[in-house]
Amino acid sequence: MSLKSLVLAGAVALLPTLALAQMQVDDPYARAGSPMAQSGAAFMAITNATGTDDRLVGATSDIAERAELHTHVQTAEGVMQMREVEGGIPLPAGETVTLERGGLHVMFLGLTRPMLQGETFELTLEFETAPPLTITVPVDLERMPGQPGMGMHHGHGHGAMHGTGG
Ligand SMILES: [Cu+2]
Repeated sequence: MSLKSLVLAGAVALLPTLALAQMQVDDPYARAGSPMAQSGAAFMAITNATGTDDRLVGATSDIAERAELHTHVQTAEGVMQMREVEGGIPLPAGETVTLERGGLHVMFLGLTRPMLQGETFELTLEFETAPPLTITVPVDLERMPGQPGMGMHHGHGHGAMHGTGG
């Protein structure tokens, strides 16, 4: 391969990291209850930078026979239960929707292999309007709920901007 084509290949590889008008997924991770678990879940922050309201309507991965979009709801008895999200997860234009422990998540049913610490798998997110997006999800069994992952400390300051708007 010539130097020129190497440089070109590098430039192409960098393109997806530019903040183009597209869906952007930050800090994905997945976990299962144990190496023997038959199900697991993935969490992430999805930013809809497409300029168009959209919905996350499905997900597929070879880690499991089936992937569903779940949320937690509180029953009349005060018990938190997981439930499939009817009609998908709304992704308003310009906003970030966080899938997190105790809330929205991608549920994996019928794991085809154990979720082991440090391993990764591919997950394809399907949107109502935007093209499908395949991301690499690391398994992180040690993450505590609400704890940000490595690489989330760049200080974008999104959090500080909430709560004062009219
Ligand atoms: Cu679930």
